[in-house]
Amino acid sequence: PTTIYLKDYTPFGYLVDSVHLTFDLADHATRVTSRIAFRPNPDATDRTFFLHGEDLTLIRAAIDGAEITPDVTETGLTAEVPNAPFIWEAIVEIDPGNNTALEGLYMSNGMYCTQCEAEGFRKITYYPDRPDVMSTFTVRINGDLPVLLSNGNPSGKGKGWAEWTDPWPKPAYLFALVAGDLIAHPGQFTTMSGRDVALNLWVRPGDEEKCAFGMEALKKSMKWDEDVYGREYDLDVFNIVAVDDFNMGAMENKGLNIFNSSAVLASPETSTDDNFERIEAIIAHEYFHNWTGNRITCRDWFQLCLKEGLTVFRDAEFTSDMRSAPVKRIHDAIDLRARQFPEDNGPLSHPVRPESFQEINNFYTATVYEKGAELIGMLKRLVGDEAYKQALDLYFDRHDGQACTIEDWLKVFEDTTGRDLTQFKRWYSQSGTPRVTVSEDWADGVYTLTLKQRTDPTPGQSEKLPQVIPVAVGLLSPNGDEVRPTEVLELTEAEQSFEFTGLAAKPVASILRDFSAPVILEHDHTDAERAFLLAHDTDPFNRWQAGRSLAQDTLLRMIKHDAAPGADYLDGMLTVLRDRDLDPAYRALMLGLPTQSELAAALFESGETPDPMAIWTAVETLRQATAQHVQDLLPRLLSETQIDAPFRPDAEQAGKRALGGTVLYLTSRLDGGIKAAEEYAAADNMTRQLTALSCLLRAGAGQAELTSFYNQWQHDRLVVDKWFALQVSTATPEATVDVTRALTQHADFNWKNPNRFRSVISALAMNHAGFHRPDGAGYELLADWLIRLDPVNPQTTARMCSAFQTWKRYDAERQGLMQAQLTRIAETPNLSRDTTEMVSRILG
Ligand code: HT7
Ligand code: ZN
Repeated sequence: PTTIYLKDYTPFGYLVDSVHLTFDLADHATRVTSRIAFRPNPDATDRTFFLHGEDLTLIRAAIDGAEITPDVTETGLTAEVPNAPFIWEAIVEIDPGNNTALEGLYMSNGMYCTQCEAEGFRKITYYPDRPDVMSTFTVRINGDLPVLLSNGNPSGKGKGWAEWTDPWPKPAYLFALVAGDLIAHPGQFTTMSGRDVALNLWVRPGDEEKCAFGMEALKKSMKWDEDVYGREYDLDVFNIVAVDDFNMGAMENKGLNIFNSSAVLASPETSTDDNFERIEAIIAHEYFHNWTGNRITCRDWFQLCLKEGLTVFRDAEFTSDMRSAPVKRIHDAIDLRARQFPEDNGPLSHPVRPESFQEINNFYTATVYEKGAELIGMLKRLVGDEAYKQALDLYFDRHDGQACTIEDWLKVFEDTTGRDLTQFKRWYSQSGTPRVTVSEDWADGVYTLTLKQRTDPTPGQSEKLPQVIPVAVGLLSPNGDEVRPTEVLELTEAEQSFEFTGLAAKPVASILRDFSAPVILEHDHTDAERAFLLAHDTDPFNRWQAGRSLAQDTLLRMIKHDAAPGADYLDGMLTVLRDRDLDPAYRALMLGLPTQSELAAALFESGETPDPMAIWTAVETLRQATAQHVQDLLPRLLSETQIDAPFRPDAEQAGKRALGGTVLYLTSRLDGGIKAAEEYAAADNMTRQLTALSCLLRAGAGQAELTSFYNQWQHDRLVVDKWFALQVSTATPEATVDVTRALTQHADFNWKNPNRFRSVISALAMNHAGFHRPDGAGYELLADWLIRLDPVNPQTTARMCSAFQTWKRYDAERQGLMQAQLTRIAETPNLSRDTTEMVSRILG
């Protein structure tokens, strides 16, 4: 496979002035006729006329009306072209009905649909399929289907055809087409300058009742982007389409967003509170791309974080504004630690702006997205809110309509603030998670905080340089009062000391408040100090963090030394649960534990070999001890978390339900599921129903409810996904593999559908102790399914290989078993480029 390097970037030899496409739709023989106006690019030196193209049957090609015979290969074509403006015309035939990879033009339940990011447009027609080639598009669709959609504004319509014109130049990855028997849920938005925009959420018949929430989320997003970033929508229509077969969450095609139905369809009966929050965030994310991604796009795919990091950051700000800012920040830290830290500290480690790739689809990662967003957050913290706003205004003014780089992005901050961001730029090029170690000194009324940073070597990067780390710090007096409000220390050296004077007594430091940088903080606190911060920290993030660290230390002691659950943790949780002044959502988060995979990482980092079964046992034991310790409170909390009002998927009700769910779980550990069965019977929304069922299954009960749940919801594919996933995620370590295997035999296990495949197979990989069963049966089962899926859907297969990325953490036996499965995958004949790259990187 070819490796592409950032350093080799050169512009394309031609500019595209306009693209006209005609689609004659047919399931197995769609004809795509293109008419493209090219002219030589004055900024380019290489004039090779190469157009990407894959899986296309070329019927005809012509330049300025004269038929030609280009040189066609498996990846594209080359042709002799004039050294002057010219018109390229081609007719190709494609087979959407057999496109199971879900990239290019494909079919889902009889509906035509596209996915072009990153390099899918080349499966539709011959084109310079790279993000720095931008053009206006006019698209005519001929097809005997009621709804025919493409990007931009409608510009013509008749029986069996429709034409769309997108006036905004765009790269081909933002092209989209949808055709099918769809129903619109309409809406309307008036922009800040008074323009009316027609909104539509298009769904399959039967899904009409699940559109209202998504439509409201879209309107809120449009308003928020105007209010907070001054960004107005720029077309007459905005269409969203829900599709059942989709590799990722959603796609921001200009004016025609396409969504995985799981990321847009919602109703109280079928969606959990987590689903509602995720849907609101994804709708916002895709909408925000209209400016950060579409109006200003990426020069090349190495700059992916330019649009993704910024857009994730913007959607996080939106969620914080719509819901609870501390809860959102805690969720984001949990997510970063669970998904990005293992990536950053394992064989798949890569910089936020990678320097090479074989298959770009493999770089839509937590590092590019979530760590990329953290970099924006740090930049904002370092320059301040006002300068951030000015820099963003300058970014939009200066770069509208362009394909940009990280250098362009950082330059607007340098020009706005006068600050030199050379060192900050290391965050984009250096992979690995920095570790910040804290030591303290108290002498003569001066408190000295010494911070040291180090980043371990990562693949291809043995030497690491110090980074700019904003460390938000506050100081508490021994009686719990805040004696120094939050201040951002800038750690730029490998080791740096910061002095605080004028203090009456040695303070307790609250460090890395609000999770001010994506680093691992190593601060040796005693349980008592953590309990103190848990009780007194004024920073909600660090207050939660104190509880989380206390839980982690407790669990590690239980695992390593067979210790009993510590009183500091148990009493701390009792206090938290009792505290009615604390937001219920926050109380529920406080009771959460580190994941078993995180505990394995912590053990590995402290030089121990993690034993998944010992980790599972410790977690179970601590849960049981917590339930017993707080048992007197549980009945009252159960009744306090009941909601009498009609269902609302907002933060307030969701928080109450989250706390209620935690309390029900603890209760069911003590009563064997009696309360959970009552709750299941009374459930009037999916959050309650699924939580109750989960509690029952975890308590070893609930088989009748499991069956009745299926019977109730078997017609609803998104709920059936939950039914599959729940069984695997609640299975005991011994049963996980058998439960998974049995579910793959179920008539509804349509493994070619990515949502269904993930609901079972990803759930297996995420059940830590079950997946890591000592005989390797979990590894073998996962590998079997990856090998089976690869020829059908390489993208989804490759993403799921990351389940093996932590293989070197475990004992020699397990390492050998995982290595054997990785090798088996690698040696599979005709393995896709996607999976080949992932497996070889993981094997190292
Ligand atoms: N920008 C979108 C990425 C995406 C994607 C990438 C590769 C293959 C399939 C895909 N579907 C969507 C989604 C986003 O970040 O908004
Ligand atoms: Zn995105």
